[in-house]
Amino acid sequence: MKITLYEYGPTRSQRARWALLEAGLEYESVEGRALIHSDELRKIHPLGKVPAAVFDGKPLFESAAICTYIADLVPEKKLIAASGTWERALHDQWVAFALSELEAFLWHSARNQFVLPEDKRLTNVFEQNAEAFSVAAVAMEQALSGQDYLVGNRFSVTDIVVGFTINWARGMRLLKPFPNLRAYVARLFERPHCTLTQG
Ligand SMILES: N[C@@H](CCC(=O)N[C@@H](CS)C(=O)NCC(=O)O)C(=O)O
Repeated sequence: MKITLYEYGPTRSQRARWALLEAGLEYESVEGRALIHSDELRKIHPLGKVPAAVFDGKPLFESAAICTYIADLVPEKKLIAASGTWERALHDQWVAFALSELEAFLWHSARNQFVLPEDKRLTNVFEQNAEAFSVAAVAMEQALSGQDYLVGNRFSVTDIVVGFTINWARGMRLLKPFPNLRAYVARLFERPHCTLTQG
């Protein structure tokens, strides 16, 4: 299969790159900041965002969808449970939870810190976003009590998607009350293919 990944450094692209490395799949990389909102990228992602990927000529966007598809391409690597199994349901649960209950608040803060033009930024959202993140992070902290990984207590693509979110929160200094989440990210950094960035 011919795979092209449209990516840019320290963004959610890290998820797709990591999934491809774990899967051992070869891919062509189109990389750079200038890609974002470009006409070239808008042909693959309607909003011109990264990551986006093309699989044998078929475009796919949303990092979680890209990662899940990559994991499904290599069942022998056991990066994801089969569709219809309970473990697959747990993958869907934690991915949806991370993106909607955790990452949405990190992203909203980032938009108002450096993504939006200065005249469009709100200044009073940070505390509320940090609080909303923390409320949901309690659930993930509990889920990681007594287990190293989120699904079946073994590394899977779920940890690639969710780990990016938790590492983002670590960078925003939001993990102080969450020792299990801190240990989880540290564990993910130990994986040879990990693409997450320190800082
Ligand atoms: N939900 C999307 C988010 C994609 C996204 O917002 N990517 C950022 C980089 S991390 C981007 O391209 N931002 C440009 C913009 O917001 O216009 C995903 O997970 O793929």
